[in-house]
Amino acid sequence: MLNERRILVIGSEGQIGTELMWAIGNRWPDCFLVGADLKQKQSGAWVFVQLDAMRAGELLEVVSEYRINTVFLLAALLSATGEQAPDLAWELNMQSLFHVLKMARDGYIRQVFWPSSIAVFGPTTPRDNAAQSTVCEPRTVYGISKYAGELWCQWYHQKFGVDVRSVRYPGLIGYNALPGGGTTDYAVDIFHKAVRGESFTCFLAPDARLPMMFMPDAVRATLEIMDVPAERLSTRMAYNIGAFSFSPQELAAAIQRHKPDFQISYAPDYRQKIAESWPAVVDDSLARADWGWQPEYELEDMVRVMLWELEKKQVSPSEG
Ligand code: VAH
Repeated sequence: MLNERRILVIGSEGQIGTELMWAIGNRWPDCFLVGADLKQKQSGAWVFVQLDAMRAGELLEVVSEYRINTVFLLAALLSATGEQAPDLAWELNMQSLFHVLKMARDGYIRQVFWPSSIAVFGPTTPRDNAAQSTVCEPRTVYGISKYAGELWCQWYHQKFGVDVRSVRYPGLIGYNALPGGGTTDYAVDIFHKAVRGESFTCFLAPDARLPMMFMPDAVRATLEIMDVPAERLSTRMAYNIGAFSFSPQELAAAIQRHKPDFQISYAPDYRQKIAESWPAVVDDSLARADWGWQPEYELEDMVRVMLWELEKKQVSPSEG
């Protein structure tokens, strides 16, 4: 356990970063926290630096200037955007990881969190229960980069003892920040439409069932794994973590239990093929056994809180 955490979150203004910054302050109130993103935006009471995660020199400058010992590397192009810009997706997702792993290898930082995703699985992975170790033949650049990244994390740990930790996020649903470029992002957009009383056209088919998670659970898993004693971690690939799975029609029905007039229609696009390549359920028994992972939110809880929080924002948007 690091006594004084001096933390750099790269991608602090993204869908996960936005929530993670506040959660870090709550979990480690004495830590020193720096947020970094490509886009200039100051959204909290922490040091902010504008940073291109692909530039090793810039990264090392920030790590040295603020004596950072812990890095959360969240910058990435997600599955849908990555298919539109495959070279950039590979460059960003991999170069940023190599820079951070090398800084850890060379002793500049002590601990790294790097997110993976259920996107590492592919159409040959058993759909109804993707095991921790199973066939991974991803069909997206994003998934390829995440699986390759996991293997590099494992290599840097075995070769140099780098303390890098990772989880495979399912689709994440939160109310504080809009997502960007994900195949699962319909599950966030749908709530914004529902609270505005508008109908929603879904870019996936009604039965496209995927593993999903409420953002508070994902953020808690991200922080909890960082405090686990190293000897309890049986892998340095990314851990499967799960909560619940649903299809667009199941999510719409759950929303309609609160908003009976809500209407959904379906217009599957290229993202449907991506969704079909992913499993519907993941087996997270290793994370539960190794470090006590346990989701706290079920589908109904998530729907209720999402609607409540977004309606509150509608009433007083200034609260952010
Ligand atoms: C995406 N939200 O859709 C991401 C996620 C499970 C997929 O990694 O690309």
